[in-house]
Parts: sequence; C-alpha cells; structure tokens
Amino acid sequence: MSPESTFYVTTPIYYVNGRPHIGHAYTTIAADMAARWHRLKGDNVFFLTGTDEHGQKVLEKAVERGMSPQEHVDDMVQHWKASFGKLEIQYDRFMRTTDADHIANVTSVLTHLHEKGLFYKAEYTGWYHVGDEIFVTEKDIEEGKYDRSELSEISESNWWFKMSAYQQQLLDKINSEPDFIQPEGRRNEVLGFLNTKTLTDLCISRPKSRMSWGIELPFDDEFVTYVWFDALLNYLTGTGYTADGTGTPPSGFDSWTDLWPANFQIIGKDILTTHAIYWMTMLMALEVPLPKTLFAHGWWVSSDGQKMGKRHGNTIDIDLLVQEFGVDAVRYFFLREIRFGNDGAFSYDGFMARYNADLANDLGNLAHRAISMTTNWLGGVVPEYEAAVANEDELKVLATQVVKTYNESIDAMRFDTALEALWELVKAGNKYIDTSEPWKLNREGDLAKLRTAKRVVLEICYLAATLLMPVIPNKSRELLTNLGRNEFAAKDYLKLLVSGAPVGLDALPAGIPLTYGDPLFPRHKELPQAIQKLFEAPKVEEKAAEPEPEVKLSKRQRKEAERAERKAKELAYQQPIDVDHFKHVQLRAGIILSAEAHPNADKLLVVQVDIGEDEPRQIVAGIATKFSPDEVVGKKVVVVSNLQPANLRGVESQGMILAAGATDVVDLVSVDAEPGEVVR
Ligand code: ME8
Repeated sequence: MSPESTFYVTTPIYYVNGRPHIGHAYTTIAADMAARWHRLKGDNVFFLTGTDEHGQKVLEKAVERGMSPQEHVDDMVQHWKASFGKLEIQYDRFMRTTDADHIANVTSVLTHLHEKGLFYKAEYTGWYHVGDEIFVTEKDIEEGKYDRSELSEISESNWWFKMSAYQQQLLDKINSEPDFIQPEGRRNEVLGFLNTKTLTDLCISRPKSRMSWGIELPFDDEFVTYVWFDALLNYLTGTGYTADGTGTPPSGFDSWTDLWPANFQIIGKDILTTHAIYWMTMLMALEVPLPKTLFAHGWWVSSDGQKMGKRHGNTIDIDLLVQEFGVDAVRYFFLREIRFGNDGAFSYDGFMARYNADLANDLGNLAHRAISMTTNWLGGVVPEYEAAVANEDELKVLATQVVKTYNESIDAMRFDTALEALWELVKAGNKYIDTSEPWKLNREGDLAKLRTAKRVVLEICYLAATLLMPVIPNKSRELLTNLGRNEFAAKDYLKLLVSGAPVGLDALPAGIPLTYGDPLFPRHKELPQAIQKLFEAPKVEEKAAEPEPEVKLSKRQRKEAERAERKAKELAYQQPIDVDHFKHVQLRAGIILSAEAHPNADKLLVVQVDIGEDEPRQIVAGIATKFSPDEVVGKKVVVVSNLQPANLRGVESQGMILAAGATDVVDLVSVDAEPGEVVR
C-alpha cells in the first residue's frame, strides 16, 4: 500500500471521570470531518479516538461511585460510545487504555527504554496536583499557574525518563518544520518555552502504595506507569506498533509503518505541553518519526470567558443539544462558527442565529425553491440546459473557485474557511433565483429559459450536498436522495470536483426524477426560556467554604452514628402502611431543566424541575454524592409534588425527587412520560 494514500488522524483519548461535553464533541467532530473527507477522496483512512482510563482522577471517581476502577471505566465508556454514536462519529478504532494490546505495547516500550538506559530511579519531594496528575514546581506556583491550596506535598521515590536530553533535537525539529505544530501561535508558544526554559526529566511512575490503578512497570513491580506516559502511547498502539515488533496492524494495513507517522494529531490547547514536549521526546527516545502535524485547537468558553469543562462544571450537555437541534446542525455549527485554533464563546443565541441564517434560510431555502419549482412547473425531473438566462458562466467560475478553496481549506483544517466559501455559492444560487425570475419565465411560457434557470440551482444543490457529506451526513444524504442521486454517485462527483477540473455545473443526468421532501432545516422556533437556559453555561463562582460541623465527632463516633442512621432508615422501610397513606402522596413525572451545587452542602444539588406547571419547581435533592449537576440535566424523574416547602440549609425546596438507595443514592427513579403526568 502506498503511504501517500493513507490518512491517519487522532484525537486525545478522554478521561472517563465524567461524561462527554461539547469540548470533547468538538475535537472529535473535527477529526471525524477530516477522516470522512479523506475517505471520500479515496484515501485509506484510519481515525483513532478513545478513552484514557488509568490514573488518580479516574480512580477517585470510581471510589466516589463505590465501584471498582474496572467496573467504573466499563460503565463510563458506554456513555462515551453512545454519545459518539449520536454525533455520527465514524472512528476506525475506539482505543481504551485498559485494552490488552495497549497494555502490551506500553509494557514493551517501557522495557525497551529501560534497557536503553533512558530511565533512572530518584527521590522527589515537592508539590503535586491531583486534578492534572502532575508535579508542580515552586515557579509554577509563583507564576500563578497553581494555587497552593489545590496542591499536596509529597515525598517519594519514582522512575524518571531522561526527557531533558532531547531539548535541542526538539527545538531543531520545530524550527526547521513550520507546519509541524499548528496553528502558528501554538508553535510560538512551544518555541518560547523551549528557548527560555531548561527541560527537566519526566517522572513516569507512581508508587502502587499511593496509586495502584495503572500499568505495572515491567522492571519494578512496586510502581505503575504515570497516566500520561501510558495514554500518549495509544497513538502508536492504534497502528500495531510495539517496541519488540510483535504487534498486529489494524485490518487493511500491512505494517504499523503504513500508518505512522500520523498525518494529524488533533488536541485542545490545554494539552499542548504534554503532546509537543512529552510525546515528541518519547518518540525521539524510541527513534520513531514524529507526527506530520500536531494541531492544537482553541476552547469553547462560556459568556464570562471561562473554559467550558469538568473543572468548572460549566459545560453544555451534548446529548441535549443534539436532541433539540439535530446532529447535523450541531456538527455544522462547531465546524463553521469559529476558526479551528481560536477560542469561541458558546451561546444559545449564537447557535440559533447560525442555524436559522445558514441552514434554514440559505441552504434550506435554496433546496426548497429549486425542487419545488421544478416539481410544480417542469414535471419534477432534472431539466436539460437550454437557453442562457442570466450569469450562468459566472456561477461556473465561482463554483470552480469555491471547490478549490474548500478542498485546500479542509486539508489545512480550516473548516470555517471551507464552509464560508461554499456558502458564497449557496447565497449566489439564491440570488440567481431572484435575478432569473423563474416565476416570470413560467408565466410567460419561456420553457427553454425556465429549464436552464432550474437546472443551474439544482446543480448548485448537488454540488453543496456532495461537499457537505462529511459535515452534515444525514441532511446531505436526504438532499442527494431528493435530487435523485445517492452517495456512490456523489462520491464519484466529489472525486471529479477535487481533481481540479473546471466545474461545469452539469453533473446531474437530465430526466431523473426529483423528490419534493420535507424542508431540510425547518426554521427553529425560540425554545422556552427554561430550555434556553440549559444552553447557557452557568457562571463560575467561587465555592462557599464548607461550614464547620456543629458538633465535632471522632472518626469512630461518626462511623457509629452513620451506621445507626442507616439501620433506622432500613427499619422504617420495613414498616407496613395502609393504602390510604400512599394515596395522599402525589407523584408527578418531571424533567430536570438545570442543576447546580448547593451553596452550603456538598451532598445536595439544587435543581429546577419542569412538572408541567407554569414555573419549574426548585427542589433540593440529596443526590450530589452520585451525580454532578451536569449529569442530571435533562433526566426524566418522578417528583413528590404535594410536600410542604422546606428550607434545606438555606435554600427552599418545593418537593422531592424519588431516588433508589436507602442511604447512598444508586439511581434516580425515571418514567418515560410528559412532565406533569400523574404517577400512581
Ligand atoms: O486531557 N473547548 O482528557 P480530557 C474545546 N486524557 N475543547 C475541549 C474543551 C473546551 N472547552 N474541553 C475539553 C485529557 N476539550 C487526557 C488526554 S491524550 C493522550 C490524553 C477537548 O477528558 C480538547 O480536545 O480532559 C481537550 O484537549 C480534551 O477535550 C481534554 O480531554
């Protein structure tokens, strides 16, 4: 297989200490777009994404959920795969760092580098940040990168990788290859770092006595591998690489060298250092070529400029977004709204504006007008070109230019530029309908001109549907079907388009029947305020300090009190009641519209629930040990709706949400019914 025809693209592998949010969706949609585009062009594509399942963060989440780490990651990965399914992500491999071949690869690399003398054991005393899983220097603290209150002081023996030996080699590589790290701002950032700081060695182990959830070091069984050293190697595991040469390449490839070096490794700018420095020096140590391009994109931020993410709990639920607007609109918005590389603010208004202007008005209208007029006036088949009407030749020149820009921009990961160019043609198509005045031609019976006028816009629709296959796969298929074409025909057309030949706007066979279907993107009506709020990231506020407990209990006393409370609750559940008691309890179906942490209690969430009334109910629920606020938004629940309002630690609660679990919450009770429906 010729290496020129392969296209290998990767995303980061994501931590399974939470569910996917729009940030993760963004990177993965961009990689999927690139992968689909190259598949359509006939390249042999391999698209790798997946989950990062080892390390302290994941272990802590498992403990919090009362599960073993393996049970926790097996459970979480289902949510990730389901979300990627909803986003139409067509990956070739979903890598899990708990997969056997990955573990074998990491083990082989560790053995190899150890034998090469690139690891040594040394004592370290200093600061450690659990959230980021890294050691922090005094300098990092002075520079304000970390707050001392977030750090733990540790002293321990560990294994180190001689990363410092590769500083000059890495500098030379980045200096000599301008496209190696993109975009330019990120390249300059890495160069600035390497030019002004001395690279230290990298700690690659964690003592099992402190953290045992990881891959054991093959040469010292008291340690597991540092989660980043393990995770970064996934990009090689996916190719079938192992340091001892025993790995198996994915099907369709003869050797790992068919795939490596990767064409594009896409990451967010938050993990630039780990990739541009740790990963590249690891590859240098292995004497494996570096990827062709590392592309670090920007962040989706909230209206107050904070990075959306798990740390601030200010994310938007991706499933909800897809449910309200459809996957195609979500994919289009992400790829069109901001330049790949820049930051962008996510807002409901921004999303609605983009949807209605670009999708409903421009593209939706063009398709609707093209097909409906041809159906009404020309028998619903693709007409022949006949007499010239207006600026058809200009449109062909524009289409040729647009295809060129589109192709080049996607190859360079400039998705916004590609779509902006295509929309120039879509808008020109709408304008052409206005200037060619087909309604007048129809009235006057000038069929020769009418046929040309309709053919031109149908061709623009065909070209748009073809180029949009990797962006809006479902709607593009729908439009192709309405135009009497299928994806195989469109794929051939796409190959012709990107070959650089002038675009003649004459690809549809005359005479094929059209289908006058539903509008592609119906104008989106304003959503109710309560739902709109779900698309606005909550502002990040400083968490109020936990109040001191009123009575200080010893650890033993507290344990005993908890045991007694559990016992009392269990007994209460065993007492029979007569049916009239139960009839007094009003239960209603509801949906959680928003949720936030309780300002004064870490076990409580304050949620707004729609139970079919004019205003949502505010309910304080003791479910925070099991769910984070963003995990419950959108959940269907059952609410006890006739409870007296109560004040719980300073916040009014107007009801109760039913949950399973006598003391610790196991799950919420859910019914598939409209908000307000009586549950009995
Ligand atoms: O860092 N805007 O995993 P992670 C845009 N496991 N993209 C965002 C984003 C935002 N607000 N928030 C997250 C890890 N992302 C490691 C990676 S790789 C060997 C190991 C995206 O779950 C972006 O791609 O924290 C970012 O780099 C990634 O999610 C971080 O995901």
